[in-house]
Amino acid sequence: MAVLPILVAPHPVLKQKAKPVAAVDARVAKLMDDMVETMYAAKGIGLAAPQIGRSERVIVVDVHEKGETPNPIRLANPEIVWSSEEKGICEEGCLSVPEQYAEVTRPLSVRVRYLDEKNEPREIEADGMLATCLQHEIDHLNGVLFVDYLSLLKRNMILRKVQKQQKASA
Ligand code: GNR
Ligand code: NI
Repeated sequence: MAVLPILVAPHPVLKQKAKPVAAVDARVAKLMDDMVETMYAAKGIGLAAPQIGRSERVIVVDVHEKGETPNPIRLANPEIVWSSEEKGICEEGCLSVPEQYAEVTRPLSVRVRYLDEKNEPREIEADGMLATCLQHEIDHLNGVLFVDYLSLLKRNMILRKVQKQQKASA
């Protein structure tokens, strides 16, 4: 397994629509493993393949609490097949928009269809943080960042801060 560098906005790969995988073979399973390791190293609760420069429809999530057993979920070609009418507000952050946080409104519960690490079709129904995280990661596969839900003013403020921080640390 390998810890890979995470791309920061406004990298063009983050704006692209990622391509479906034909199947979860050994290559995709390895990508999933590397993404899990990279997510843990970055202390994130999710990661999408475009964030490591791979424009493929693969995400990993793990919303386990401190002190609980890790519970990584690997998903290829994830699709939201149902989302609740009921919405909720969550403070979101993103490893590709480092150290910036903002409230985003999304459906509280979702049902997601995907291929697991063994290429088996599965569905998961999620609420709470897992539902938010799955929607955030699937957005990445469509070139969407959480800042895209904010006003132009707030979005630009955040993206400018990120660029300034990147230049200072480059
Ligand atoms: O680590 C992460 N935390 C987080 C918090 C609230 C809503 C979504 C997230 S996902 C984020 C990791 C990340 O950037 N995944 O793409
Ligand atoms: Ni993100």
